[in-house]
Amino acid sequence: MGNGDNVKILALLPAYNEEAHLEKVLNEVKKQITDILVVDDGSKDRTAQIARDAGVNLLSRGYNCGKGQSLKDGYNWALEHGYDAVIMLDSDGQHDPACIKDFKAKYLETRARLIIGARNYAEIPLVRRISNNIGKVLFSAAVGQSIPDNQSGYRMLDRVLMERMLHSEESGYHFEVEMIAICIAEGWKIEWVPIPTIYGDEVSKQNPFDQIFGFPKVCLKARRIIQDKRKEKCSRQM
Ligand SMILES: Nc1nc2c(ncn2[C@@H]2O[C@H](COP(=O)(O)OP(=O)(O)OP(=O)(O)O)[C@@H](O)[C@H]2O)c(=O)[nH]1
Ligand SMILES: [Mg+2]
Repeated sequence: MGNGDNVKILALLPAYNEEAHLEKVLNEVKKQITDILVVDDGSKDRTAQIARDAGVNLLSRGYNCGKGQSLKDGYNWALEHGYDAVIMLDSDGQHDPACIKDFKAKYLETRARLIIGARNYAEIPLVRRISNNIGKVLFSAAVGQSIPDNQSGYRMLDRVLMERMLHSEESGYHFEVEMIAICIAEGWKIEWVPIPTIYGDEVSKQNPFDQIFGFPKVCLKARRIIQDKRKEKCSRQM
């Protein structure tokens, strides 16, 4: 991977029923980066058509498999097409494409396997802030270190982490939480860049029931991933 200019980076946008925001988001992303892939996942609206009209790369299937599965499909595509890294961002307008340059700069400086965009939780609307703060405390306790934003989908991953994440069995939102645990288990340092907190007219696709009751399960799984890896390393040293 030579110097910074030779690094091949793909912008990866999972999209599910995002006709209201996708065109504007893609116009902004295009100002930052030339290589773009949208993964449409059985959207019932014009999402796929908007991506096609924008002239970006598109993976599209007729049924919904979840955000995590779409990200894996995107990593597969990126690996096959020889990208060194992907920057993944949401297509609902909550991630300002202008931050892409901050991810690139952080990557060139640190070569971190995982860089996460961290929001300032104080700026998140009250109801969400409460649940996100509880999640932050639970998850940080589970993985044994402070993780400022485990929910952020604005991230940059290198090839090694993309390959590793293809083995994840998570196909929904928990995929991104598990990614953090995997990096900690592998001893890969996570880097952070500050990103603005944006809430507009977008409609969340997350299932609130799954968010509340599924999260403790994800935390336990994260803890297990880290402990299992530790045991494996110890037994190798015997
Ligand atoms: N491909 C694909 N994308 C999805 C799916 N569910 C959500 N997304 C996309 O993933 C991004 C984040 O989804 P949101 O529902 O906004 O989740 P969030 O931003 O974490 O949650 P909020 O803060 O409530 O908006 C958006 O770009 C969605 O279009 C899915 O099943 N498949
Ligand atoms: Mg959103």
